[in-house]
Amino acid sequence: MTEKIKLIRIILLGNMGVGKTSIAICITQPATLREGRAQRQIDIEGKEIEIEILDTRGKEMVSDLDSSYFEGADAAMLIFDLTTLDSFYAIIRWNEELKQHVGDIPKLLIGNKVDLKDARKISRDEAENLAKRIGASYFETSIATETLPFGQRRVRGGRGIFKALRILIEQLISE
Ligand SMILES: Nc1nc2c(ncn2[C@@H]2O[C@H](COP(=O)(O)OP(=O)(O)O)[C@@H](O)[C@H]2O)c(=O)[nH]1
Ligand SMILES: [Mg+2]
Repeated sequence: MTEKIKLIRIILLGNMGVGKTSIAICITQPATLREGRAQRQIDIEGKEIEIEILDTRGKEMVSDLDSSYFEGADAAMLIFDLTTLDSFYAIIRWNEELKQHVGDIPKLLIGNKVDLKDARKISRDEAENLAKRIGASYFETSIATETLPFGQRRVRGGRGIFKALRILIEQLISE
């Protein structure tokens, strides 16, 4: 018997270009993002969990996001690009913003684009230190996208992201 749990809402935060939309699509496809949100069910420990992912939809300046984005958030993914220092430093700001709006909720720090080894600017140690400072678990991910005609994008797969998601959800449902 699977036990039904309420909807878990996870918000994505991070600078422009770090891969938020790619991650949102990867987690929720084949559902499509509508107005920056999409839902899917996943099975964890025999429980059917309904999750909703919220993407900032291009509102990537901290000041652009209004409090409605944070409403009802159960957890957050703070995402940076391992090849862009600015996106790593910005995590402190994103975390402050998150705390201001929703207080302390379970969160992950995600270093995305781990496939771009030669362009990498942040070590695992540095990232893990930051994660500790902000009280998050740290994961490295890579999202493979494919460019279709007319500038469309399709996500072909993700490395690391489902493990991260699973651990976040386990943390939430064990509370
Ligand atoms: N090499 C690589 N490129 C990625 C990865 N994730 C996203 N991208 C690319 O980075 C760019 C920005 O991604 P996007 O999801 O639009 O970022 P957003 O602005 O945070 O929503 C796009 O060209 C993506 O295809 C990744 O893990 N590795
Ligand atoms: Mg985006």
